[in-house]
Amino acid sequence: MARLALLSVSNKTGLIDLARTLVAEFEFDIISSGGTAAALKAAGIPVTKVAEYTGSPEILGGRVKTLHPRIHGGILARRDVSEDLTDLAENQIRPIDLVVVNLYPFEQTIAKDGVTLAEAIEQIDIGGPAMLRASAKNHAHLTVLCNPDQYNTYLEELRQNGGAASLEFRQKCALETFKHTANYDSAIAAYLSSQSPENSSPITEFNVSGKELQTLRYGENPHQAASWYQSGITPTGWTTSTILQGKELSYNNLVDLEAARRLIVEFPNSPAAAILKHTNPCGTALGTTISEAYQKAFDTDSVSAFGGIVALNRPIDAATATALTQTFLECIVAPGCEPEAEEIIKKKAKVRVLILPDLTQGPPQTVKIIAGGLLVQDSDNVVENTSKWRVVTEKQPTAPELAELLFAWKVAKHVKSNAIVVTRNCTTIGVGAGQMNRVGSVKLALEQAGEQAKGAVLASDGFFPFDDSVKTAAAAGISAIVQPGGSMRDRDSIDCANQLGITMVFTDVRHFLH
Ligand code: 93A
Repeated sequence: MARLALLSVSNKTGLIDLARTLVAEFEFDIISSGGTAAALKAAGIPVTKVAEYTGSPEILGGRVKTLHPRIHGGILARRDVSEDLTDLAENQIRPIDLVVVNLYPFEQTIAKDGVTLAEAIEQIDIGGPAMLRASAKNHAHLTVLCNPDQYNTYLEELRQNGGAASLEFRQKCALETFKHTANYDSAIAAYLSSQSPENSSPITEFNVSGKELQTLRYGENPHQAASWYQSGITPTGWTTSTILQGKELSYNNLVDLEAARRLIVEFPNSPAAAILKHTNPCGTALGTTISEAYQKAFDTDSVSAFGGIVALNRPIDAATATALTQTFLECIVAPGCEPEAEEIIKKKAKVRVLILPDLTQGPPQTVKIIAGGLLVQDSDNVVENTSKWRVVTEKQPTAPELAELLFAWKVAKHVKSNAIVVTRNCTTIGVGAGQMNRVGSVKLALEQAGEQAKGAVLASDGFFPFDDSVKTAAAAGISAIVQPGGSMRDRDSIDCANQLGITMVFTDVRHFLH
């Protein structure tokens, strides 16, 4: 007897060609649910409706179409267990050799504007996943396809193997299927959770929809395997970026790009550029134009900028493009790129250029994984507000000094702790990052700033436990300091600043970044 294929697909792409080949080349009989059967009939392909085969009509407006023992018995029967075969015979059930299902488009439905909960719920496929899971479970005896992309590979497999799919092929399809149904259910869970705020835990955002966007060449190091997954149901953030050119993105590129994005969005009101290395900014600057901002950010530490990641908060213009091509860079991200600039950057074909129109779209939470657990916290999204700062010294900051302090403070927020940032003219001139003692970071930043430290300002992401940092800063000529305050020895630092004629401001907010 001919083999039996069950076709029940929402997305009818490739259906007709598949069915025609199954019938003409491999002599399958086909059974199908209502819509699929209608499409096949219209194309002149012989098909029996599931309802005719089972003797049970589709009911409840299609909610029950294929949920029937003649279907699930035909899928789940073990062809090497005699009791199973007896059951099939006694119930006039034909074993099914191929199941092709693709599910109701739940994700596409909820992505539409104004979709109601009732509409979304109606798009939760029940019969489809039941058939897929049953077929995948019984892959020792049949093949399951859940995606039109698999149709041609399947037909090729039959051709290569004398008309039957190999066990290896069926195993692969089963794995694909379980991944697919798992993603489908996690999208439903995430959506329902997003509908009732009181139920939603912070982890919701990280219900990785499981969609692998890209297998990365490797992770932080070549011996670490890595992948890029989409978080949440709908594509947001980097998933929506356009890659204009360049080599394949690496794990480290993406980590640095995200750090650069977070930093650059601190400055919505003026053109800003940041150059990062290993998630720390080696140059950040504001300018009247984006090319001026980039040049300032580059010039402040052109040595470290080599191989850097550049983020710009304005579209790349020709002047900036020309400057960008003067050095070796790993990646550039900007909200746009003018056509002329695109032509200029093309000359550096390897540099990765990403266009992210909305740089501000960041995750509400961050996650770290530890043995046996996940640590989830809100992102550090504090909007800096100088009106809440407290001047703790006799000397008051001037208006330009306050603006400079705010710039330094915003950069410090994005430098690994212990973070010290020295700036002048809204340009970083010294950055001390990731040191185990704060005064160590102060020394590094000031050494880098050199003579320029005279009259510059200094920001610290955490409080000063002793007055040594203030002394060191004053000795280098720093005029004003911004820091959170809150140390038991704040008084020592304040007294020291007063003695040495430095202005000091407390933010009462700290910005550790580990
Ligand atoms: O509403 S359902 O969950 N109930 C079912 O019994 C059922 N069987 C198949 N949805 C069901 N399906 C789905 O219908 C399939 O997963 C596929 O997405 C779609 C195909 O329907 P039609 O052939 O009528 O276009």
